[in-house]
Amino acid sequence: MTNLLPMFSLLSLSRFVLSLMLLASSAAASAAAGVSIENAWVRPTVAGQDVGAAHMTFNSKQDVTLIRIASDATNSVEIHSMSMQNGVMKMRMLENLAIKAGKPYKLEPGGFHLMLFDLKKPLTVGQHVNFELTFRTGNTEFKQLIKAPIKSPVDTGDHDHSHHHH
Ligand SMILES: [Cu+2]
Repeated sequence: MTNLLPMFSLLSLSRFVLSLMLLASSAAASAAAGVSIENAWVRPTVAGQDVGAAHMTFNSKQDVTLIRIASDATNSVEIHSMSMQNGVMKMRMLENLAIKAGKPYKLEPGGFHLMLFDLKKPLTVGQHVNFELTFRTGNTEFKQLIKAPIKSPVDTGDHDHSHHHH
């Protein structure tokens, strides 16, 4: 029985090494598991308007959840969905956005968008808005930075002018 103790500590040591290796491999996996963010653009504001909307398309090789958004244009960004209800366009705030692996997720006019409240300054065509998006996959969180140009909806072929504000 006296031999059991060193045996046990040897086991727990190898377990410790194993968990270190797992840790290292999961860190490598998350670094490679970035979400591709395309077609990001922000709608310009008109005089007196202090809310804005940003659109973009997410594409991920694995299931991820968008859990947090920060921006240099405002301290208040929400994920919104839009849908027609009894002929009225309704917007709903989502706590997070689940993105399925291999399925492009479009935040486009008439659908999902990032809503910017209490803008620090007007959004002018030709300028940019920076976003820091935080995604979660399993227990890992990672951040991605994007720079979205401010352009008028006409430039993007968007003919939907029915973006209703709260
Ligand atoms: Cu909205």
